[in-house]
Amino acid sequence: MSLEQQLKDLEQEAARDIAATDSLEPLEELRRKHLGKSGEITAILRGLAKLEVEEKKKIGQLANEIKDSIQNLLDNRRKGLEAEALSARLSQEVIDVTLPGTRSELGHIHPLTQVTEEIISIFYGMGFTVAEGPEVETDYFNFDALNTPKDHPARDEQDTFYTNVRPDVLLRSQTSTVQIRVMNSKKPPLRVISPGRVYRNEEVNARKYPLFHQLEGLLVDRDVTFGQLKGTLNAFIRELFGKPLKTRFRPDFFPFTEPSAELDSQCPFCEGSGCRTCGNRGWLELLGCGMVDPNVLQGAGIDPEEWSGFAFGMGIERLAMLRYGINDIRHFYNNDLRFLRQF
Ligand code: 2U9
Repeated sequence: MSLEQQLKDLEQEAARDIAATDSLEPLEELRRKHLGKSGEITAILRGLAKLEVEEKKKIGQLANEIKDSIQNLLDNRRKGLEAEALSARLSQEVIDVTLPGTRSELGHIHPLTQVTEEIISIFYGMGFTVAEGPEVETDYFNFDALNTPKDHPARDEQDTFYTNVRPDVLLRSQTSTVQIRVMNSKKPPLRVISPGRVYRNEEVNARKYPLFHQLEGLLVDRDVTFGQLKGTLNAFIRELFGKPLKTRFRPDFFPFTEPSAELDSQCPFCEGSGCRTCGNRGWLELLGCGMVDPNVLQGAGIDPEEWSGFAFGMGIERLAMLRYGINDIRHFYNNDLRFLRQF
C-alpha cells in the first residue's frame, strides 16, 4: 500500500475512533495512539528521510495535514463531550430557588448588658460620660487611693483576688479604680460613670458570684451638696422604674465617702404595701452613695478646699434581679438559652 493510502486510511480510522468515543478519558488515549511519539503517523514522518525529495515533500505535507485534521477532530470532540458533561450536570443539579433558606439565628443583648445600657443612658442624659479601666489593678488604685487603710478587711485574701504577678497586683473589687484614674488625668469639673466587671473572693450562692458588674458614678465640681446627690439619684430611680417612687437615704459607712448612705426606694412592684420582690418590707435597697472623702480628692491631686463631689455605686446583677424577678445570680452566667431568651 502506498504511503499516501496508508495516511488516508489512518485518517479515516482516527475519525471513526474519535466519533465513536463517548467520554474524555478514551479520547486522550486516542490522541496518544494517533498523534503520539509511537503513533503510526509519527513513524511515517520519521521514515521520510529515506524518500526521494519530491516524495518526501508530498508525503511530509500530507502527513502534517492529516495530523492537523486529526488534532481538529480531537479538539472538536473534546469540546462536544465537555458541553454534554456540563449540560448533564446542570440537568441533575437542579437548584430550587423557592426552597426556604437556612435561617441564621439572630442573637440578642444579654440582660445584664441591657440593664447596663439603660442605666448609662439615664446618666448620659444628666451629663455623665462613660469611663473604663483595667480589671487587673494594683492595690494603690483599688484601696490606697480610695482611703482604705492597710488593715481594712476588704484587703484580705478572703475577700480580694490577688495575683502571683506581684504582691500588689490584684483583680479590682470595685470600679472606683477608674474614677481615680480619671481624676489623675483630667481636671475638674468631672461627671463620669464607670460600668464594668469586678471580682470578689466569695463562695457562690444564689446571691453571690466571684465576678459581678458594678456601675459607679462620680461628680466633682465646686460647692457640690448632698442635696444635689439626692436630686440626681431620685431622678435616676424615677427613670429606671418609669414612675416617681419615695426614696430614703439611710446612714452607712464607706472608706471613700463621708458622709455615706444607702439608698432605698419604695418597691416599684407593690409601691410599698409589701410583696415577694421586697420580702414584704415595701422598700428595696438599691445602691450606696456619699460625698467624696476630701482625702480621696487630695490623693488624686484635686484641692478639696476648691472642689467637692459625690459618688455612688450599684451592683448591676442586683438591679437586674430586682427588675426581672430573677431569684438566682447564676442564671446570668450559665448561658442557658431558655433563660436568656426571656429578655
Ligand atoms: C471615688 C470615690 C467614691 C463609689 C461608691 C458605693 C458607695 C457603694 C456598692 C454598691 C453595691 C458596691 O456593687 S456593690 O457591692 N457601692 O455602696 N460606691 S459610694 O464611691 C466612690 C467612687 C469613686 C473616686
